[in-house]
Amino acid sequence: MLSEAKIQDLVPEPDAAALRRSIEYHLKYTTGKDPSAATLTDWRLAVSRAVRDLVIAPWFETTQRVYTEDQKRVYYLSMEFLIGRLLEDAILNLGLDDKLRSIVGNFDVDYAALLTDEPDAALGNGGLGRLAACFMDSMSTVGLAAYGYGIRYNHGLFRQSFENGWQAEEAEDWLRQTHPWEFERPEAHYPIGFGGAVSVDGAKATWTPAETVLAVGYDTPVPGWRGRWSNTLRLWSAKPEREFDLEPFNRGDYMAAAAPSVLAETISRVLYPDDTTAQGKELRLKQEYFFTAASLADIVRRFLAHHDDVAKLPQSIAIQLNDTHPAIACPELVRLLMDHHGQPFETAFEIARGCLHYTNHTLMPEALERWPTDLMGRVLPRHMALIERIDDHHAKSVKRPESVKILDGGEVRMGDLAFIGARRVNGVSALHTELMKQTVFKDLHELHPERVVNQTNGVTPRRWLYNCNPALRSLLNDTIGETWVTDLDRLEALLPLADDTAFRARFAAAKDTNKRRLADHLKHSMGITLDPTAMFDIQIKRIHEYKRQLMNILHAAALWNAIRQNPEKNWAPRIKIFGGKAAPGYVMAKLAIKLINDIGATINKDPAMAGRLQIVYPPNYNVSMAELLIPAADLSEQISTAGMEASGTGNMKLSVNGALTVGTLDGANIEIGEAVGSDNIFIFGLTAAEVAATRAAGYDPASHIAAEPRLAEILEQIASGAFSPDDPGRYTDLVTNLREHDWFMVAADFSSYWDIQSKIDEAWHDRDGWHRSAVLNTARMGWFSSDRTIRGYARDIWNAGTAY
Ligand code: TH1
Repeated sequence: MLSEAKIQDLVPEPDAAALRRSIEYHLKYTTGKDPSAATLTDWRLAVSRAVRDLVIAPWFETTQRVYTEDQKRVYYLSMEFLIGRLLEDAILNLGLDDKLRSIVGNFDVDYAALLTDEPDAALGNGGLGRLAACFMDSMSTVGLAAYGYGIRYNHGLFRQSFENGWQAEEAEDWLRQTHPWEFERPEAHYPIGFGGAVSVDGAKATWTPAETVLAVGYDTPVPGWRGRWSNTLRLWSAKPEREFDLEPFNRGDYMAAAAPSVLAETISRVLYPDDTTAQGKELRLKQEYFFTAASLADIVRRFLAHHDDVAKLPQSIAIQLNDTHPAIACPELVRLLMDHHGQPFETAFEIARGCLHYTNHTLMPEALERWPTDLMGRVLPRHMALIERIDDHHAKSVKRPESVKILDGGEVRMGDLAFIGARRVNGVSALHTELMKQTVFKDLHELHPERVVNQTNGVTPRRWLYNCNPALRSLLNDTIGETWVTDLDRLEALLPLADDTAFRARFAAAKDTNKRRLADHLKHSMGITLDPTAMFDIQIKRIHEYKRQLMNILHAAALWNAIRQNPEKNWAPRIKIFGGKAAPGYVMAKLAIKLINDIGATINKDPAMAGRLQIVYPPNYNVSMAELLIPAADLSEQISTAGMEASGTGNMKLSVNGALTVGTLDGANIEIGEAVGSDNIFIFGLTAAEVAATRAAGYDPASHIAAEPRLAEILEQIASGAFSPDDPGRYTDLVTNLREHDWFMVAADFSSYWDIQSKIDEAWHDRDGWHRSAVLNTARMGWFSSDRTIRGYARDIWNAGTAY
């Protein structure tokens, strides 16, 4: 076993001269540029290469160590990895910030500009994809032998702009430039089949696919803190088996000649931009099977390279399915074990189930994947037959076979398949896991009571505190040392300092620095002016009805009315900042964006609002923008309809950076409230149980609106076109829907939201008390580190060890 000391030796601590030479070398020999001709991007690529070189030794060392010790390997399968920029993250992990700042400066290159020149790798939609990225960081930092597997999309999440206040989408193009972090692995390629037919000869089935594409792996090393351990993120790209058909080319039919390549490459071309809604599109199913099959082939190959008995797979590996997107893993692994390794069905199924674990991230019916059996049968005929067999086998083995069925009404229910094929199933917050047991998986949970466990989400403190908040980072390091970076519970050492006036002032100064940094950025990017002494009230997340950005903007409109009626009142100056994208096909969400921009424009041009209320909605919210917004927030809006946000992770990032939360008792907000204490969080609204009971009793939004004149007034204004004089009828349907249906219970929660916002205004006037609460938020949020989450998975689900 490699000793700790030896691993540490491998973490290179290059002197500045060597680092400088390495950058010069890469500029010249990798990028092919002379310093006098180099662009900012050339310099960035050279610096990235020089930094990447430094993680190679620990990467090899980790791989070697895992191999020689035959450590259990964890495989995290996810359709999405929302990793964002990598250069600054790597620099800070390796502790090279000061050195590089000065070296790059000496080349007469702007260091900050060089870092932000990197495009965001936006290979995910929102929380689910970002969670996968945080987990990769934590698995390396705690020293767990892990691989992430996903898709190397050519186009990540679309770029958002506003045209006249409406969302417009444009293709994202992160691979137009060289991606300097990855290594192509042409030797790690697997043929992936689709369609065709299955022939059965006795017990033996043979699947002959109609089309085949190649999955080619691209590896990115993922260094943990101080580079002491480094895992691999392997993303699959689809390539044709043959690039090109010579016969049509010779005939002069150039389009037909290139056809195989076009067809294959479609599979990894673009990320589906739908967060928490299942589309049921054939290409999506192909994407899911493509990356799952390639990953399993790779996993089994690696296992067989030094084991010979597939029955021992569950001792050596653990596979985590990030939602149902890779749920085809169960029949695929059964297929490999039966058709390629000669195992009988029951054995194959038990081996597969011993390896597989499934995380559920949402209970919303529109998010639960179901595939029509005819589509599944056409695209994956062998799998369709195996799914039927798994369903049958499960039904026979349980007491109430009629109550649970993977196949239902001509559809394959992927949640049930994932549950039945998994050794453990987990929810992502305490409430969500309880609701899982009571609702979608009620029957299955009763049949398999040991299967469901909870692992509340977490966020990596490296990116989401240390890296994004240099002002608070230095205050923390000065005050309590640096151990919190890998042991976030150490933040508790701040507790006594919440009552220390001098410390509170320094904490407030750090917040002020971050607010000014954001204000500067928005000045440059949008040409708007923000008063950094106002309250920064921030809601950043995907635009979705259940997240209720609508309630937030209705509150803004109600405030506008109230301030105009009573301008002399001591209003807390507020800047409401929104950030987020709507799925391109989600009409209501896109209308909400337009409404935010319409109401925002009205408020922002009213001179009576100057210094009192402002609405800001910067376009194209992404990971990099989150890194600017989160440290600058005073107030964090977490206002989903209770029972609908499975966990939330932005809520954790904002609170640990010292924002106070206004939130419902939903998802992880509940656990955040327990951690920070009820005096340091603003909770309002119906509980999940009350929402369910209200719906069951027949909810009537009209009575709530009648009882709340503020809400009635703004709904009338919106309906009459006060915010849309160019098109007075624009919001007729939206308002009718709120008055008559209001599935997300905006009307039911509005009064309680208004009241808590008034309390927040009061709390803001006692600025010292506010900062005390902010310090207590940071001090008590240590539990929400994804290091804690990963240790929980390793202990309760994977049965795998960690080196640190
Ligand atoms: C999100 C959940 O909405 C959020 O509450 C949670 O914090 C996060 O996952 C991480 O656990 C989800 N994102 C998606 C995306 C798709 C499908 C389902 C979900 S649930 C595409």
